[in-house]
Amino acid sequence: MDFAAEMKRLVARVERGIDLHLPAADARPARLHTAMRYSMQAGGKRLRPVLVLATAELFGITDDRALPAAVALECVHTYSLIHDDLPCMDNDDLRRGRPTAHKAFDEATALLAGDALLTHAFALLAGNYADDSTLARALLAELADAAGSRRLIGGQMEDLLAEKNADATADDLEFIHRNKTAAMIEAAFALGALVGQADEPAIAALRVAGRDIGLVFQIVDDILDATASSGVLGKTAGKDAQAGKTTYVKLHGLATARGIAVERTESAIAALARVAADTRFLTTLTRELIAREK
Ligand code: GRG
Repeated sequence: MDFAAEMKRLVARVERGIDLHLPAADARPARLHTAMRYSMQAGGKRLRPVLVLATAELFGITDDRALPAAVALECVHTYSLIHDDLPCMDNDDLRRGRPTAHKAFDEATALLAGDALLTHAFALLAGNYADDSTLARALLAELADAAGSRRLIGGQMEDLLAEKNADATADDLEFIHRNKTAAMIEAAFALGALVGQADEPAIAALRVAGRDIGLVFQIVDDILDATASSGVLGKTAGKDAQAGKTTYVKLHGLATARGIAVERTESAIAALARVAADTRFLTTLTRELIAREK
């Protein structure tokens, strides 16, 4: 298996799916639809939708059946980034190497574009799986749960609270990462498996892999932030470390944080091996995540 070629193939399918499944930029109100496309088509790693497609392929779905689910998940992820960047949250100027939505448009348009992407995700699921109402209901429930107040939004809420709480514990951090970061990655595996009509043990194993991979993703993010190099001054801590945020590195130290990431990577790979299929692409992707540099 040529991992880079596989990744390129899947990302290209995702990009095509995004273009196909988003409202046209000139549909009224053009400003809103342009802002939705601006954020969705700004690049990004496309990790979550690629995971949806790759998981569905494990169960023989090689046509575009899983594409609307993959795009729906990227819509929710992108909405969360748009809102996270707003002045009332992280107040960031750049995202995916371009001005954030509220900088490129304005705050109200960015807020609405995020709202519209979140809503559009559910419309995509309801509209594209209507031929199998059991599947449609399962997909809708899965995404609603992952994006909801107990998971993605709940993780974000606890993250905001932890920023103001110098006594945030390892348990608090675990909750935040399990939900703010891992929920969407777990959902990627679950959506792909549901479209692939996987059985319960396979879905359960894939959920475990998703949770572990989500945590690895976050730990690596914290490590990259803690060791970020910037400008002529050489090594300077990244934004989170500078802000004194509770991170894996701050709580456990760099070496232990790396150790936990390695442990979780192996746990994810063991979970993938329990799915009776060719999981080489997903296993390699898991190993790549711990080695990533951005
Ligand atoms: C506003 C409800 C709400 C949630 C915001 C996603 C998020 C929650 C906040 C963004 C900040 C952050 C560091 C979250 C952890 C997850 C993470 C690293 C997201 C970035 O995902 P990537 O790196 O982004 O996959 P791209 O741009 O590649 O898609």
